[in-house]
Amino acid sequence: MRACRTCVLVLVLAGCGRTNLDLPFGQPDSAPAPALPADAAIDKVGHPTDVRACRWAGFAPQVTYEGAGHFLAVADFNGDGHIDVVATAWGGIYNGTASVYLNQGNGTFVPPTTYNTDMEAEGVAAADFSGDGKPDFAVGNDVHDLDVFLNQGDGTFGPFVQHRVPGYSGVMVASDFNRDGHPDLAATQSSSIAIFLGDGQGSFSPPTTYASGGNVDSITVSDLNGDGYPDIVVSNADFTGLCPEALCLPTGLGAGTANVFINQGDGTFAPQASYAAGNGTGSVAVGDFNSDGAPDIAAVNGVDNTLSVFFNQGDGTFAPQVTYSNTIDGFVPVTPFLDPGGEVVAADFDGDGRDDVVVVQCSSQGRNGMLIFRAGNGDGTFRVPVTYPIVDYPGVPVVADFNGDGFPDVAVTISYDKMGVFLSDCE
Ligand SMILES: [Ca+2]
Ligand SMILES: [Ca+2]
Ligand SMILES: [Ca+2]
Ligand SMILES: [Ca+2]
Repeated sequence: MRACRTCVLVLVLAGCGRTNLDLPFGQPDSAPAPALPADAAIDKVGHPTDVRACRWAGFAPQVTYEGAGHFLAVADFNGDGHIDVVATAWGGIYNGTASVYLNQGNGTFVPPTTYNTDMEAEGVAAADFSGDGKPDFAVGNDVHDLDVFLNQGDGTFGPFVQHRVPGYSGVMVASDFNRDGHPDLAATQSSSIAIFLGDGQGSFSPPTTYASGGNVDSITVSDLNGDGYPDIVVSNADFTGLCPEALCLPTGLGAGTANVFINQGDGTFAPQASYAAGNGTGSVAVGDFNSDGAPDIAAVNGVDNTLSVFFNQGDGTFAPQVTYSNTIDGFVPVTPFLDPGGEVVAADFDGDGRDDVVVVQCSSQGRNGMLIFRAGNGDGTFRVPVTYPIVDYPGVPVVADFNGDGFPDVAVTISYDKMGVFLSDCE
């Protein structure tokens, strides 16, 4: 069985640089897509869709850059109008560092400048924490530190300022949860989330924690109930697997959930609402998949190899999951040690005004993974997957328009020591 699967995988990966297993892009696999939403002239990244110079033609093959690569965040660090990346490394030769990859303006990056943190670096989030108009970044780790790197004004950073905090910071995101004008931080801990309120001068309050149970593995922010205050979604899966060197045993991941924390209007959060997903839920993302104006949740389940979609009932509560298979012929996913359960991000990648998803999965054969694009039909359904090979173990993806063509691109960390960039391709 293993040999056979390996052969099939090699054929798929070696057959072409871009593996479209189903239909030419833009063709739905069943019924025609519904009419464009009324606001389709402006896409999810704020670009007018009718002035783009080209038509989306998928993602270009991976371009790889060496540097720290486990968790990552984006911001325009040097103020040139192009989105840059900061990535941390928790293992490998870049262990305990953060690399800043500056965008050359066309979505290619110069070799990164790498900064030492105080220990294995885990979560990272970027925002203007000091209030000088220049984005900074904060790095968490598992030895109770929060390292804040302040921008020196040109996209370079001095030594970090260390804050002692209880618990560790697995994955982090920045948002102004209490709407005081100062960006705050949310971090996953093993079975809770922690909120650090920013003071606008580069420092943070002691954290307030909220129980989430199990093993929290990803975090995202969106105003789910429309009250103007950012809410939080995390993925959670029982995780008892072993991680011998390379790959976690998929059987180590159990029943998963998407957990929602609603902001109470002051930067504090109500106890979580938990929604059952599949097995081995590794990541959550938010997008309006049924075009009703209310953000919905997508979750990727690494053991089931499925995508769970939860539709917002308009008030920040969600209907039970609708499940889509992510099965790709010839590709056997497994939960990589970098990212148990896989990863999902959402955006209107193809610029048709409807939110889509990208799932990143690791293969059990060889040091490769798969980027799985699923175009949204705008009615809560998705078209058949279109896949792109990822060279080496994929970690965590992030979405930004790196090449400035109006179409969101994807950067994904690779094997702790690289970043792979998949730029939108136009024709
Ligand atoms: Ca704040
Ligand atoms: Ca919706
Ligand atoms: Ca779309
Ligand atoms: Ca782009």
